[in-house]
Amino acid sequence: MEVLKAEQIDLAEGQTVTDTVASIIRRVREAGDDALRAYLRQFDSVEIDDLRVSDADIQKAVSLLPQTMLEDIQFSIERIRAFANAQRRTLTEFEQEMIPGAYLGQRVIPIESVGAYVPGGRYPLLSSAQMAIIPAKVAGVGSIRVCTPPTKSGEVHPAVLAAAHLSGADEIYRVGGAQAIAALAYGTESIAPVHKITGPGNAFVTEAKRQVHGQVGIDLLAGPSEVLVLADHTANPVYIAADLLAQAEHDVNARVALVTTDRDLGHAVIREIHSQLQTLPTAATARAAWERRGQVFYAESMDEAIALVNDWAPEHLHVQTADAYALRDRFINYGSLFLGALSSVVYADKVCGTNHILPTRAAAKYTGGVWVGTFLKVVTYQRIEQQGVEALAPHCVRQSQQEGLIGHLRSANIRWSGELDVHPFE
Ligand code: HSO
Ligand code: ZN
Repeated sequence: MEVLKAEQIDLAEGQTVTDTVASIIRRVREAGDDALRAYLRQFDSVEIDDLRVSDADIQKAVSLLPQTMLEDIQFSIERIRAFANAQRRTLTEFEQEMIPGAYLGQRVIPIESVGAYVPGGRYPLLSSAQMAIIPAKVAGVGSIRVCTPPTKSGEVHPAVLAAAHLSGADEIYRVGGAQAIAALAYGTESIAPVHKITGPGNAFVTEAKRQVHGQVGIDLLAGPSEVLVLADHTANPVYIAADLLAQAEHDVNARVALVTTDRDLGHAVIREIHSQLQTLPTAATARAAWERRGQVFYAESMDEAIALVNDWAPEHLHVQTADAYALRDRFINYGSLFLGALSSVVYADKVCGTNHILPTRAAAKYTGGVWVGTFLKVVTYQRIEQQGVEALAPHCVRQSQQEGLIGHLRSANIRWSGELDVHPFE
């Protein structure tokens, strides 16, 4: 495959992030709220007594929001909820008599408590709160605890507060970073521990989620944004350049790429990116991401292009070809798929209703993104009657005997023959 623009550097994984996070988690486990307050002083330069945001502060934030912003928040909440509800209906319970007298079933049970991390950062994204909280709410999670870093004034950004509250957060805490993940996993005096943690964050937050996994469940390890556009000669370079820069403006480590079957289109997109960067207010970040990590590939055929896509396994895959929908089922590794030139990734980032917390760094090879099922446990049960015992026990007894698990043999046999042991056993 010909490369029209190559990735410039390979980022080394920072060993220090792992060690720093381990010591933060240790300290939160030892000192609880005192550790959280000390980190707020150290990292956020704020002095905070009450970690939980009060109901009065939440109400105030909601009432201060401009009406249009409130309407936008409400619009996307409804869209995200509608899609989560549609997905919820695909998860069904059942019970079936699999062999005479043996009934096996499946139940779908919400996780009792979930922690949602909402990043602060350079531009607080309202949608991150909605994407983590709404599917949990639709799943029926009893308690949703949100952690988010405060701004320099010690308050949570009012729009984030309003979005989290209106999405269904039960408790909101002004704590960010790895220390917030530690608090949600192990609990402190103020923050009760949860069973699963969801939401994107920076490298420290993500590493903290990796380290507490096991103590609690996690959704996935979200890295910097990625988009891969697949385009043919029918595509519009202005659209594609805008699409690549949209994700590039998130982070200097964002990964954006184009694979095309039209070499001229590839060059046109590269030129158009430079032109759009001239007027993009976030060009400092977007340009750095494009220069470091941007890639353009020319593929000889659609087959070759599709193979690259599936190997890349991007967070967002945007197909801008004449027959995008017809190609749908040939893509097997992606977080979310955007079919056709009009289906901009940013609609899903914010408003159309699909979730934007998606697998990055090729994790799409083994998982999809956050959805209502992230907050549900699919569990099984069995109900066996005497007729089922007759069918199952002989096999179970023999297998246990062969494995030398005589305790198992007895538990199976007593219900079948009325005796613990088998004599003589053949
Ligand atoms: N593209 C991001 C999500 C987002 N973008 C939210 C804007 N707002 C996920 O990679
Ligand atoms: Zn985005």
